[in-house]
Amino acid sequence: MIFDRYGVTYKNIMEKYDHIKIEKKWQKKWASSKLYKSKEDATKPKSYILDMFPYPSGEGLHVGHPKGYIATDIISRYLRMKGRSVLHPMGFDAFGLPAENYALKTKTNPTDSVAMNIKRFKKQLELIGLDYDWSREINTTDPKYYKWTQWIFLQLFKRGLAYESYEPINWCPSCKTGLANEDVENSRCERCGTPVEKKPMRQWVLRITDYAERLLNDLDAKDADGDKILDWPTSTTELQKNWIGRSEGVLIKFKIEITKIKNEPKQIEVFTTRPDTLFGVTYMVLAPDHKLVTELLKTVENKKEVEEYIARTKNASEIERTDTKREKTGVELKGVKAINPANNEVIPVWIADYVLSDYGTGAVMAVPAHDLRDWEFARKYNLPIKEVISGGIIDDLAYIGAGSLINSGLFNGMNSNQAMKKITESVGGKWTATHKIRDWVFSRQRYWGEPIPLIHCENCARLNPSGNGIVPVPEEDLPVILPKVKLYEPTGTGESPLAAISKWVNVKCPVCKSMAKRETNTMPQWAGSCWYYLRYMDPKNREALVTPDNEKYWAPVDVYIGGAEHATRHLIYARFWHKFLYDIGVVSTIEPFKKLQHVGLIMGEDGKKMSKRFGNIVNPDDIIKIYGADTLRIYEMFMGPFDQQIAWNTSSIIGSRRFIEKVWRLKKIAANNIAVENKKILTLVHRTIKKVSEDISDMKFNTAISSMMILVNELEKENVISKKVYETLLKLVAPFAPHITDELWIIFGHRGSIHISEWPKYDPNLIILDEITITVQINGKVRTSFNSVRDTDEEKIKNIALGLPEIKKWTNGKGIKKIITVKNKLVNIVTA
Ligand code: ANZ
Ligand code: ZN
Repeated sequence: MIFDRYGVTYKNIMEKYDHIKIEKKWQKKWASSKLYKSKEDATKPKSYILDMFPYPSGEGLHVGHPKGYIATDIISRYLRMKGRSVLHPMGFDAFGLPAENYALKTKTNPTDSVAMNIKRFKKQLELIGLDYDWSREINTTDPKYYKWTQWIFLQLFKRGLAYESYEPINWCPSCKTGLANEDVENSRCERCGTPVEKKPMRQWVLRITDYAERLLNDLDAKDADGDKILDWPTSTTELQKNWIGRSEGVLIKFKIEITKIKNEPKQIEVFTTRPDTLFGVTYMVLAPDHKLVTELLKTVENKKEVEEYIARTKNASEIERTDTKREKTGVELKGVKAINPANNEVIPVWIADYVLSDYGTGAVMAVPAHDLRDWEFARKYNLPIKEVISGGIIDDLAYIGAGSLINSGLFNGMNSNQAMKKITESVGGKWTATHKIRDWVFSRQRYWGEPIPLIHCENCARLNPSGNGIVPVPEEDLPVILPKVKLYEPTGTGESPLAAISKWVNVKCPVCKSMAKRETNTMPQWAGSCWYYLRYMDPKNREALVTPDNEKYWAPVDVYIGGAEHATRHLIYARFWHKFLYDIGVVSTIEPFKKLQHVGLIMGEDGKKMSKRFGNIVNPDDIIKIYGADTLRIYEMFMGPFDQQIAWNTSSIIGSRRFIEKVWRLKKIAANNIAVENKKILTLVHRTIKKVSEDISDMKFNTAISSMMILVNELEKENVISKKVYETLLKLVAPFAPHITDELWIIFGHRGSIHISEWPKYDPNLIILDEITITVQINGKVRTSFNSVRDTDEEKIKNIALGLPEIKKWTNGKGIKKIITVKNKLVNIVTA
């Protein structure tokens, strides 16, 4: 029984909206038809849309987690309809402390608990109707995957970028492992909140500082067309710049005199950003853990006092040591003097823990008149304060600004800038840059990580002492598989639990074939996520990390979405590995992630962070059961601007559900054969096409949805709308609510999925109907006018006005005090 006005069966038209039935049906169909399979299709432009992959926590998803996934889903569906070949993959970051701590807590082996958690995660994700190509799924704990993590480590090792060190590092006494600087927040372990200690221990370190300049400069790098390569939030690039912490200054050498020993010339080099203050140096300070201190200790007159001070300050963390509020302490090295190279003055040498051993040279020339820390220190210990920059010591505080030089011999009267160069030259100083970022402590004394693919061989060490007996596992023997064991609790001894598994530890040396031992430290949880985006391009490749063809096709990631908490750690580590892979020819782009967008958190209904602890978790499965995945998706994108934090509110979901139901009901008034389209409706449809397309590209999902809501409300007022208009609406809604739109698409007689139909184009002629004229004034006088689309963004309007030649003529050379706008009418530019 065909109802001919619609060209569809009457029964279907009258059917009620049953989200459970519809969503299940389409999820099954999409999977069985492999609708979302990504292909390296040379005839099409590509888009690579990526989520920061989750670690499969035992608690499963709450409604906050999928917010970013829904956004990438919308973008990738939109781009697919625009004719692009889309890569939108998903995987799991399952090594590391969170997974291991969960396993310890639940007394399951991490291998098993991770597998279980991944299964549950996937099930939850599938309920949301995301368009992932699951055939490309990766899991960082899969030996086929971490073979390549180990391979990259070997390449770093072979090029001297991974080295063994015995320096004191951050140690978490609760997690019983060493940590990288990035894993420490306010002196506490980022994972468990325990205060970290300094502990000397053997560790593997990656030379990320070698890449510091490139990591910094490439944040602003431009391509051949002069466009910025990275489209990242400024807040994130700023965080990275601060983390890398470039500081330009000068290295200056001071001669050292030791009373007890004659004829043994020594020098200490300092790093200073203020060489213009050299004449104001009244003492010198070494870090208590400076290399030279042990040596000087032999000759100092107050050895006991110095040793006591060193012992006392040994465990202070860097944060404590640099805390400006903490009282400064120190001890003079009696019998040791330094000579100021500028004026040959003999000055005392102190040790104090406000100087860090691993920044600059670990030694400072102290200028109490112009540096706050030195000021405080000099006041406490009655050291002389000599003013050399006029600007005035304000009451009882150092003057830290620039100024004109005094008490500086030949340089008197010069300004700071000039004096910096001249004084540096005169004492043979060397301009340099140091960075706050430290080399990356890369080993963990824990079980659940990638084994570091190295072997320690005593025989090789004897034969070739310079190599320390460290032998890389041959590439053809990778992966070094993490043995499945019963006991994996951290030992706390500085050794990983792997050290106790003698069957695994004892191996033949690949070089000399004598018995040797495997490295038992594992990699940190950040290792696997440093390069995973490359593996999605070619996930099954056994011969290479990624084939050049696939890499060239998909790279770089076009859109990358994830939490702002990754602004430094993951996003710096991954950029570092990427640049290294670029250097060895594995990748073809200098940066991995082109556009970056952070997700604003969804908070609990009580405004607190969603957590078991607060009992405010909302499970997406429950919401989907009651309202449907399409409603959940619309709601999460409609809550507010995407990057802003916002509280969940179950009662307002109903608004999103109503919108979906309206779309469903409109099918009843969609007819096949309308003679003349309603002009007003047509204009609105085309404006909506334009708005939704632009908003998806700009990640303004909430305003895209509100414009569709306006359209739907207008369509509802009509007695009849054309099938064409209705189908256009369905296409616009499709990326946001993929299930219901595919169902309606079929009801309206289509064969293939709406998700591979063509995205609608708007007709500019129809939109122009809504053009308005904006008058431009300068200081209240009308100078010109221009046409614009109604409701154009104020900023855009201002910029257009300022760019008009008639206006430039008037503003040229004058400062602009302010710009007043009246929406859709007027711009008034007030000049200074
Ligand atoms: C003399 C001086 C005079 C300094 C003056 C400052 C002001 P940033 O900008 O953070 O790089 N410094 C150098 N190495 C240090 C270390 N290992 N631990 C603690 N402080 C150190 O800071 C550079 C300045 O910090 C350097 O310039 C040095 O003090 C100090 F009026 O040298 B200055
Ligand atoms: Zn050997």
